[in-house]
Amino acid sequence: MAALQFNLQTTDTLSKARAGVITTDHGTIETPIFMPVGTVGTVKAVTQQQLKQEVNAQIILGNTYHLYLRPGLKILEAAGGLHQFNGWDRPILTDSGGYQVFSLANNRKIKEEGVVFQSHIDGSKHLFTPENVMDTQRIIGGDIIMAFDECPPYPSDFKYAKNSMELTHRWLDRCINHFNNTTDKYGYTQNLFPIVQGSTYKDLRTESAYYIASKNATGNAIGGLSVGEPTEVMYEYTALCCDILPEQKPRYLMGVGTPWNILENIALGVDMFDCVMPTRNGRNAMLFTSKGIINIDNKKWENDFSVIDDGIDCPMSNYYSKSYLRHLMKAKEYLGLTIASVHNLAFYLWLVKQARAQILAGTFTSWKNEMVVRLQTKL
Ligand code: PRF
Repeated sequence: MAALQFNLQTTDTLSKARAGVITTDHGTIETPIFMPVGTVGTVKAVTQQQLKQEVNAQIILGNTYHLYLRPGLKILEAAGGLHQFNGWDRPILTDSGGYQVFSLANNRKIKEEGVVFQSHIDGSKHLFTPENVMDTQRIIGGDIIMAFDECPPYPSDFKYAKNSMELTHRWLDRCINHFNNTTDKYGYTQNLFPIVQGSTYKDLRTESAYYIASKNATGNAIGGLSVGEPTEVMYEYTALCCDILPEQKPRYLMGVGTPWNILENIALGVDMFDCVMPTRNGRNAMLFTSKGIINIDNKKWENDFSVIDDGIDCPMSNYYSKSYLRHLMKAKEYLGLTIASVHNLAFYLWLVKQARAQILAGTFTSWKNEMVVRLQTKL
């Protein structure tokens, strides 16, 4: 089986947007792409069949932190990895736990060796190191696995950000070493993506991006953004990183974002995105549509029997009415969570597919500028 490949098809002339194809042993991914988040091995409220037939998902995410705690490595290994366990036969990317340990665990303590933390489930104590996080991701079985990093909070002072970045770089070297000394667990090739850090300091980000680029990985990620900084600052640092990271490798911006954030970051040269927003906001009655934003709890939808969104290519969004979905959400019916999540994910996948078509057609920038305004309209 073969390492991940990236075939860069087109770069836009008016922006840095790119269209490409990623090839993995579990199939191809057309970029730019959005990856639904399946934290514990499920994209919340959505079946794998719906992910294929309604959403058109090409790759989904899993989280090392959650899967390691539950169901745990014994079960995942006995199942033959996450693909076998959850029945998703397309590519999977796992995040390393670096970020989740900082945002979820109790009493975490960062040391040179790694991070000691207490489980948010039962308070039990654990240690994540760059080495055991590589082993854990080998066992989970992601096609793409992420380096173990520290994502510093925003804002961080320069000294903290510099020490943190240097620790992330030392951890990266340990990750790469251990990754290279271990083998693919299930026959297909697993790929390690390193992560740029450096907070919101130009010299640190620059240094980190060059360091990450020098590792010659099959793809590269940008971390530490969308953590509370102003949007313009996020764009500034995404642009800085994209201009340094190799052109011929996919670039993954971690944990971003709103539909308009995604379009602006595509324009800066990002190829891959993930975010809990479509599913989490969907469960909270917020719908992203091709015409703008809907709060489906709002009384104005009570007698609106038009379909949720006729502007996208999702059977579920073209079938159920706004009035019906509002009723389900008001009544706290499970089906409401499913329809809202499927719709929002299908919208995100539709959006990146349109972006790709516009890049290939040479019309991306004017389309993007129009969409960024339209998609933020409150309906
Ligand atoms: N590092 C890792 N995962 C992440 C992030 C990061 O910095 C972010 C930041 N937006 C989201 N997910 N490992």
